[in-house]
Amino acid sequence: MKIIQLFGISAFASLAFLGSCKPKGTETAVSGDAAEKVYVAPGKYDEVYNFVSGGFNGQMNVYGLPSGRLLKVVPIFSVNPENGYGYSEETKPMLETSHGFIPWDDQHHLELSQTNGEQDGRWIFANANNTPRVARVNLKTFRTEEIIELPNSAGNHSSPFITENTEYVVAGTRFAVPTDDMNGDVPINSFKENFKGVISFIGVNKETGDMNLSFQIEAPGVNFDLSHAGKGKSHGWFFFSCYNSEQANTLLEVNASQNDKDFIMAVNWKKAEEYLKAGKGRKVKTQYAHNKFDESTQTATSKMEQEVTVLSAKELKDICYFMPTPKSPHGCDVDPTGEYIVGSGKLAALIPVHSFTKMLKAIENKEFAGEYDGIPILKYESTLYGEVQKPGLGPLHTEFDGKGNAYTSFFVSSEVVKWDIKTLKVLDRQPTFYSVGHLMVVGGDTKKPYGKYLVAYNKITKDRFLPTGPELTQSAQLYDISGDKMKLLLDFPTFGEPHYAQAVPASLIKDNQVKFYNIADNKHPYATKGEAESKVVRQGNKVHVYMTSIRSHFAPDNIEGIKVGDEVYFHVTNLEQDWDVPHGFAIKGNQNAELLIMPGETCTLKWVPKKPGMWPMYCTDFCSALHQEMQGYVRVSPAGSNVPLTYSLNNKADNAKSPVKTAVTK
Ligand SMILES: [Cu+2]
Repeated sequence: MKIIQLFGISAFASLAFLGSCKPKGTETAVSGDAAEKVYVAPGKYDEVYNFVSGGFNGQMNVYGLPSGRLLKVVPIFSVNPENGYGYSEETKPMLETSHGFIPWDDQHHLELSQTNGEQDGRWIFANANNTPRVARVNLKTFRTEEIIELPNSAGNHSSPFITENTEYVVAGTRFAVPTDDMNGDVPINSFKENFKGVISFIGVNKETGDMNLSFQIEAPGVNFDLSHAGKGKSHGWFFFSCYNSEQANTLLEVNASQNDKDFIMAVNWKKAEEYLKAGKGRKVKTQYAHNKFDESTQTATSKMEQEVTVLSAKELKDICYFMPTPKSPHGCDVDPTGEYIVGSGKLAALIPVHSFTKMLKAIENKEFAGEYDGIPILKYESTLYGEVQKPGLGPLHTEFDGKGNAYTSFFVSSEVVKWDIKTLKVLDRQPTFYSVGHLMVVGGDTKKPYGKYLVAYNKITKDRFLPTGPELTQSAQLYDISGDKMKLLLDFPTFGEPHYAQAVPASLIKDNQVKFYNIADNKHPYATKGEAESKVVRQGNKVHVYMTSIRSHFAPDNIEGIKVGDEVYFHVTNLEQDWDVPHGFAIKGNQNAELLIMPGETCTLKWVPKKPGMWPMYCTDFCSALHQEMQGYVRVSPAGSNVPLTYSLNNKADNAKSPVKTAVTK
């Protein structure tokens, strides 16, 4: 209760108030050579890719460091009109769920794939917090390739953290909920009886990256917040912070802040695998969408899965253990050696560091302080390596530099604090501007951090950037951590709301890029591989336009005989075979977005004209000096009209022979 008394009646009201305090020395925080350290000369590349979660915009933002330049916004869980993601017929299935098509989510955390605990630059995984899902983005194309929904879950927050060979992506439910095979239509105050905290283990195929929901573990109804895998000596274990061990269901800011300690749950997933093989799981009937983008057809498909295997932590006594951790722990971070597990209690005035070795001994010697809903609680003293004393106020997250140092963000006291993992002594503290949430060291949650840079992702940026109405931009702050003391180098605004981020040396990614899709390998069923093959085909009220684009025209570029009541599908194949020559496609009045078609790719835009008229279409992506000439017309006649369906190619040789062609009717 100490912290509650210190801050007043409502801990969170006080956090918000303190969070808006302005630290001293904001103008003088940057030293003379900072500009030089972040300056990347024209024509030069940045040293590091920084992948930053987009929060409530549902996307992922890619920055270069140290410059802080925004390179790309990759849509994952939200439709993106910029490139037609979620609007084109090919990508709509990516956003299917058991609730139907959902055009948005809240994207919180990112995790790069690893081999032997080191970044391998192949994929990045992302979580959807609202309608629980995990996505995989291919870093050769910077495209979302797969999304899997998570049953028995709500508020997929402690996700998508991975094991050291990307065997699993793991996700814990933030909201305890009744499982899908129970009747969820129960009184909310039956929480203790009916609500469960479920964690998911998503298997990842080593070669393809394909995901599948391998199993889930049903744990007591607490709120899982964050997690990290064990590594090295603790490989085979996973650690989850949880709050609300009070199992409150109302006014959590007070009622879930009563206990002096909540827990970090240690999960022996190798043991869970054994139980799974031995058939100890219960098959739960449920529904969850599994969506995959196939690069050869450039088309996504959505499949509804029907079942998941759930292991009960209560029945299988030795897969889960609770380590008491003060107080409402948020971050749950494992150091590069795998020995130290750091819990950051939002309301704690210290940082507890658990020892993996001590934890194993405590389990062996049964040093239990009791049980929590059937799960053994280990004694705090038995697992504790030590506590960092007086580190700051409101610790949230910790990352590591691989040189024996840890860096923790403090929301309330608005600072990053560097401390020594072995001695637990505070070595340095630097203010952030202002309220830091997540922080990230390059490779900082792997076995081999790259170090050098730390970025703090901050809320509340009054006085930092030009104001933009009632809402100000959020900010990232770059620190040089190569010396004994951290040095602030740069502020840069972020897009959406940044939560967790990842960064990786550019060399692991930049040379593996797909530059264009080979047109000969295009297996899209509506691909048009040459201008002479372009055509228009009517099947009842459906009209398929097999269209090509190449600098600087479409073929066909004029179509007549479309009628009100028709559904028109423009299947546009970009015939270019060169890097960075996308073409766009848009048509007036379409209740949709544009297409942005990569070289060698086919994309489809659905258009249902509502009234007769002349409807221009054009290329939206400036592609050549004659880009403005890249246009055409579609004539729409009333329903029942007898205007024949014809089209013209904009190809000189072909036009000379027969300028207007008659469509095929099937
Ligand atoms: Cu163009």
